[in-house]
Amino acid sequence: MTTFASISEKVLAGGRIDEAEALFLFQHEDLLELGELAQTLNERRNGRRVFFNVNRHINHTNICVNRCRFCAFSRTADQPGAYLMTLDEIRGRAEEAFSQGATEIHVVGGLHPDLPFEFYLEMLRTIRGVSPQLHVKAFTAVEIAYLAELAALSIPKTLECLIGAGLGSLPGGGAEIFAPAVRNQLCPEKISGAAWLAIMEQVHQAGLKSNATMLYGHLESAADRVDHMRQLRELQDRTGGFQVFIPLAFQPEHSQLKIPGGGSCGVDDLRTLAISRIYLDNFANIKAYWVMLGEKIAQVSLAFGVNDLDGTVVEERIGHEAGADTPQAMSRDAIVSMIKKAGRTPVERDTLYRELRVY
Ligand code: V47
Ligand code: SF4
Repeated sequence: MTTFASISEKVLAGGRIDEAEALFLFQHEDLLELGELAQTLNERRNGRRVFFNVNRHINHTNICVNRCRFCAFSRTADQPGAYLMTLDEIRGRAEEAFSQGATEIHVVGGLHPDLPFEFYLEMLRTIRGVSPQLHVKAFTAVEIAYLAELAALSIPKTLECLIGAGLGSLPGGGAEIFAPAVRNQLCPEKISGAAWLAIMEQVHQAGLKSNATMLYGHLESAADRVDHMRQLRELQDRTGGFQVFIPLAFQPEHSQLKIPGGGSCGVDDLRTLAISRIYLDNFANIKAYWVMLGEKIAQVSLAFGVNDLDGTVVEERIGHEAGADTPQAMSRDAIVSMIKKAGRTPVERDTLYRELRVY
């Protein structure tokens, strides 16, 4: 019979839990027991060190051909608030970020109906032109699929062009939840979960690292979350190309998707992060994205298996359009202080998880 003790014994001996056991953990009421197990596993791997980076998000456009029901960010071109940044504006943001010590520019945007493939190549060249030291983490697997179609090229060829223009790695967005029944309700126009995974496999084969996310706290069940993590764990077994897992807490405001009770809660956030650490034994890093979680839950999650707090971010639109009440940016000092007050050691990293400075 599965008990918390049997699961605990198994993972502490280096074993791997299966889906039924992960589901059992989602139903396990004792949050602190879960947190302690996740923390022990994290500390075996990462000690008391917590990563963060100095980065800036650039959401170059919110004009998108898709209408994902959870997304409060996207607009049609003629809707109020629709925007497209010019390359000069993008350069300006990258220059500002670089002068403030950023090592990474994170670029994600809507699927714009009219931009040519060349715009995306030029955007990468523009950012890299600010400094070759800036790593460009850009385009979700969903955008890569769209760009390949736009360029009429295969995925590997599209990636080759983007890498040639300066693409350094991929963020983990667009994964949402893989289970088709829920995905079809959330984002019927978006590529399938299977397609997202197939693109990531090709990204890893092309030699790039990527991140992986899961959008939770909407229509999905605990079994859907486990199914999502299972597929990520299987791909990671094959490629080893994922750097980090980032559960994204659904922000319900201004979204078409109406959830009774509205989104996740603190207990669910901590439980989900802890189970990610326990189940995803082949992911070195579990990230608490403070923008969606709030700074306080993100800080507490450092005792629930989390070892990465994302970055300074600076100008985030996707979560904030959907009602996230966190600030637009956190300074390096604020992140360092938050980690120290949690009794951990802040480590500034670069995008590829190389250590830059210990505080
Ligand atoms: O794919 C959209 C999500 C993602 C909402 O890789 C929402 O380091 C919550 O992927 N509530 C984009 N989430 C952001 C993303 C990301 C963020 C930070 C770091 C990294 C990384 C990746 O945002 C989308 C979608 O899953 N999203 N709307 C919403 N209302
Ligand atoms: Fe477009 Fe992405 Fe928003 Fe979906 S989540 S509508 S693909 S910007």
